[in-house]
Amino acid sequence: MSRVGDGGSEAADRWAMGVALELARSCDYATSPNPMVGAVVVRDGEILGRGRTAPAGGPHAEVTALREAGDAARGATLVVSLEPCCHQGRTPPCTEAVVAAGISRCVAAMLDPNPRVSGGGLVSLRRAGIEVAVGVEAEAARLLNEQYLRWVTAGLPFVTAKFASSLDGRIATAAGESRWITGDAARHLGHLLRHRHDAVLVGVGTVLADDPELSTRLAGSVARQPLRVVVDSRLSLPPVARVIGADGRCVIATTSEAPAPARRVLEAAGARVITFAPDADGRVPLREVLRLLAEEERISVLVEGGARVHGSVFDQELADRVVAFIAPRVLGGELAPSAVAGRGVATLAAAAPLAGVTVERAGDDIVVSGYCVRRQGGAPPAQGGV
Ligand code: AOF
Ligand code: ZN
Repeated sequence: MSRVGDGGSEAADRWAMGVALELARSCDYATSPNPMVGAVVVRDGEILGRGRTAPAGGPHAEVTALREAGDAARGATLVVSLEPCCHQGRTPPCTEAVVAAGISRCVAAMLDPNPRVSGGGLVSLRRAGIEVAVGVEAEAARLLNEQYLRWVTAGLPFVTAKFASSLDGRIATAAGESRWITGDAARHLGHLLRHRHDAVLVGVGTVLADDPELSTRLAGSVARQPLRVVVDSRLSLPPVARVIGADGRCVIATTSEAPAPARRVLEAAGARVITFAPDADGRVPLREVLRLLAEEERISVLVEGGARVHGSVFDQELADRVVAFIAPRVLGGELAPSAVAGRGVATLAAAAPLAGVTVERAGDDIVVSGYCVRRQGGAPPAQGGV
């Protein structure tokens, strides 16, 4: 298998991959649980066909690009932001379409770590006599599909822990007032984050305090509405809570210690109640909740707090990324809750700094984001930003 630079000119490959990545980006999270992929058919610097992944069940990027190129694809180069698949999923293998179209060279940004593909796509193209290169703009491709990559390799969703705090790390006053610590621009980014995740997860305390809808509200664009997950070990959520909604897309994760009548009331109100054996602290075992969501093809979860849920997420090293919205104001107060409770780290050395940290402004607020470095394993090396 050839690397970057073999075959076509490196600059031409990078240019075409830039176009493919733009197409991939334009999927705007609509493809979940499939990765967002872009593909172009090129010859002599001319683009003959373009494609991007359709929502799950629809054609993959390569198939659309090849279709658009038609007969002109014969002898041309296919540049694609992920290795073409070689398996029958909801759709047939892309490799067959690539071979049938008469493509003579294929450039992929990265391999597809899906165990059903995992290099096999490029091997079958090569066996069919197609020249293959991999690694062009690999980092950008990886960053774009960080959610899919975590899900397909770990069997867990990509978890973003998000909170909005004051400069001194408080998420509410001592009296519990929290609306709003940050301004409009930061809250708009919060909705953008919801749009970019398959599920939003909160603790029941947050629901009892704020009665949030947990919907995505983005003016002037089609917003994705994530599944709403409430962690509630004793089922203290009232059936009138707005989070339950009328769309049947609210899940309440509870324990076998919760009273059965409360469960019936919540189910009658339209929620799906899922029971887990309590963990050693009598709480809902978050890792198992995440595993179940992953099995149901939710590739990403935005955890919005409160402090106890964030505490469990960090204590159990479940977060992949942190996005902190920080308002330049000081609340103070010993009893004012901070963003993350739980046990916390035993030593400073155990709290590794985030990797790939970005700092942005949102109105008067500051947005700090970065990737969690797990104590037993590497972090995805990437540069994000909201
Ligand atoms: C590609 N091109 O555009 C995408 C790929 O169920 P299916 O048939 O849609 O297959 C889903 C799998 O295909 C997905 O898990 C991933 O391995 C790959 N995604 N592959 O060749 C694409 N989106
Ligand atoms: Zn495919």
